[in-house]
Amino acid sequence: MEFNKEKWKEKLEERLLEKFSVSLKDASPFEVYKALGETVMSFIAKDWYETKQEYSKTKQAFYLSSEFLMGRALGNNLINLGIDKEIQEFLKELGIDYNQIEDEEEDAALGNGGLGRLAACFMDSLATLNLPGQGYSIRYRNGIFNQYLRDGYQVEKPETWLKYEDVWSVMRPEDEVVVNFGYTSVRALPYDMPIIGYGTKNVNTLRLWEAHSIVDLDLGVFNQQDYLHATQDKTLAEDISRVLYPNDSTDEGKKLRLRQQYFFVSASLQDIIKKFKKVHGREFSKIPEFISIQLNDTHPVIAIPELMRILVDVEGVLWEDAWEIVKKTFSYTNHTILAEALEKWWVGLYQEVVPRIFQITEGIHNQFKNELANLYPNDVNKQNRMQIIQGNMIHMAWLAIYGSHKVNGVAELHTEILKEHELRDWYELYPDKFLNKTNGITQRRWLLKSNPQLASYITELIGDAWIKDLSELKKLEQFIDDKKVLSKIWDIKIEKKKELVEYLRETQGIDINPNSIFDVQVKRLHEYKRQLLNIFQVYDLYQQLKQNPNMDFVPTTYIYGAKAAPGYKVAKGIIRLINDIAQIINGDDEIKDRLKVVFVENYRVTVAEKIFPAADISEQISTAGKEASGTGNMKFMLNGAITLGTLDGANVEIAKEAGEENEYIFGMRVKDIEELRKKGYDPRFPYNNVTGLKQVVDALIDGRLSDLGSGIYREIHSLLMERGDQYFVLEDFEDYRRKQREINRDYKDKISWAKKMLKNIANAGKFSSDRTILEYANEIWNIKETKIK
Ligand code: Z15
Repeated sequence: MEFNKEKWKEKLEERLLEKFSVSLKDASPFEVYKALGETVMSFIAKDWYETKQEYSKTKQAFYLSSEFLMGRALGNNLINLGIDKEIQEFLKELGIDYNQIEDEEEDAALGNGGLGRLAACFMDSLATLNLPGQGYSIRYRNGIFNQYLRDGYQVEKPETWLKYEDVWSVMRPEDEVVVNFGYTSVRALPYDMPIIGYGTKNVNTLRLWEAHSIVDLDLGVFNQQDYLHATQDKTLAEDISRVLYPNDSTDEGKKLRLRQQYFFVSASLQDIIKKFKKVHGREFSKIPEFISIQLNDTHPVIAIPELMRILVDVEGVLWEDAWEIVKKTFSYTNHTILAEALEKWWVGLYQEVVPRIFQITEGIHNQFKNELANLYPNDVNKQNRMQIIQGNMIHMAWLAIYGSHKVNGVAELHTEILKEHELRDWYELYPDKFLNKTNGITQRRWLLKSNPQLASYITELIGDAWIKDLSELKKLEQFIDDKKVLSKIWDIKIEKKKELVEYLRETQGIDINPNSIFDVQVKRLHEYKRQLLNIFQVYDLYQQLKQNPNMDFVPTTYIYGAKAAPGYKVAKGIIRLINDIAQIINGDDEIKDRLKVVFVENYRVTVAEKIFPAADISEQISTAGKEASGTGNMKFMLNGAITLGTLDGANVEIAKEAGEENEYIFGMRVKDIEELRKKGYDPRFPYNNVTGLKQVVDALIDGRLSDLGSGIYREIHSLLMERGDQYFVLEDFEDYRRKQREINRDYKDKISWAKKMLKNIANAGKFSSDRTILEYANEIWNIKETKIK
């Protein structure tokens, strides 16, 4: 977009006066933020409208996801419009600090972790690539909770991003629809957010549904008695879009969650079909030619029976014809093999919430049951394993695979595990349905926005084509022996570390040595991600430094950021443990600046933007086979951090792209774990034989550490020592510690370290979500670039 300073000034002043009756020079940061946001909205309005018009004529992909972890929009929008520098300059001339304006915005935190952030990166890539793709979800009034620490324990407070309204959402009452549940109906009111592509005029849409009571409409006609019922009903309806369920990778199985899912899925499908009919009338057989719907995990899978309902019950299409349409329209992404994440609904609950959808689901189930009986007449076990309804549970993943034409995993290793193990029966039945789509991240937010220093330097070296084509970064390899380049990327890293140090000093009052190694693990807290292994190594290191004060050692800062699901006791115990150990180490005068442990409170997208650029080491240490992909690993790599990781998820591909010699790979592989499981794993073996490990594990229960009486350390101890250490923390400890020491030695050689950094940056091209989205567009959705003029 062209920047015309006079025009912006005029518009901004006009907004401030009309909305707040204030002049530009007297406006508060909040007022400037709002006016700036509204001005952006007014400038993109025409392009947004035209994008919608163009897309309505062609095939579109719809991304149904219960989560979109968007973060802030202002900075990103200005960058994608290509006017960020100009706006900053212009505000500076007026004596306004842009950073202060940016800080007025709350994160749109409508997601838990990787799955929700992936959806957000996909939105950015779709718009940038001019692809007709739209997101659908829920407009949660409260996003992921804000995390505070009290005595080293996590406490949750409600997040309230809509408290002062949101400048980026536009209410669309003309597109309101009614969603029918068993006993009641609710209104679904859509709000649209523009998704501005980088360096293009296309503006895509993320549509979020808000729940309202149908009785709002004529509340006035009720008498006293009904008035109370009516307000109760209003609360019940509005509860549906009240709050995001704060679990990542666990199935809650709650009634309200099912209501949320059906609410946004039904509203979205009604919307999609309504728009289809406007253009194509009742030619429903054409649906797969114009509509492709991606199911992001099992959360929106109820869309399959819902589309059947719309076609069969509402539009009078024959069941058989409707089923063909459904299969060609849907595709499903699996994001996990963890059993506790695969959604299963209790029949009784499902039937109560969505009785008609239950009947249709049963119809689908019976149809498939007959197919199975014909396919495998001599294998009743297999027939039973694959049933959609088993006993009194409905298996949403099975429904998804049966009702989709494509099923994908999110990294090569993950897809192979699905095909060989978890979904083996299904892969044998439908080999052509399965494919891999390795995840990606948008380089616009995760390099251009979060690390402008590195971004400009890269542009200085190889031009700016990488912003739209990340494979361009490969050209950086020509500088691998260029001392000047190597020392510059090192200096930029130090600069970003200093910025993070400053942020942590301001927000948490911690002092960190910017010349120490920043070893970072930021992600949701989960046993399989093994933050416990990380902190065990730190505690062991602390013992070593105490015994051996003259040890040759580069000062290291261990940085953690993680939210635990509020009901996940063990995860909360691990947060306390990290903070407990942090307090001991940071308070030890003998250790001073050599070792520090920092737990970053309330880790979220906006904080992530400060952390990734400042990291030296990227901790990706999940038990092999458990992390489907990971996407934080890619953000670290792009910013020149070296991976310390297991061969799990996309780490495998990261090591392959950058060369395994440029990462620190340790621990058991998937096949080692299979073998050890078969042989029988006894955690007492490493406990008794690995030097120092006993000391660390015993600290949980011998009084050196304190859980303040909650008993959670004993529980963690028992999970390790008595309940089989499911995640092989003790088994992998020794190899992990060895790599940690290697890192500490290697870091001293600045040149060879910077070479590793450069190798990682130069080979991060594969991990752009642009590449991922192009693969979805070409191999699953069959949608084409539709650029507006
Ligand atoms: C979630 O964030 C992920 C998987 C899930 O099944 C749920 Cl419910 C939430 C994550 C994976 O754990 C992570 O490995 C992956 O990178 C991410 O989804 C995006 O695919």
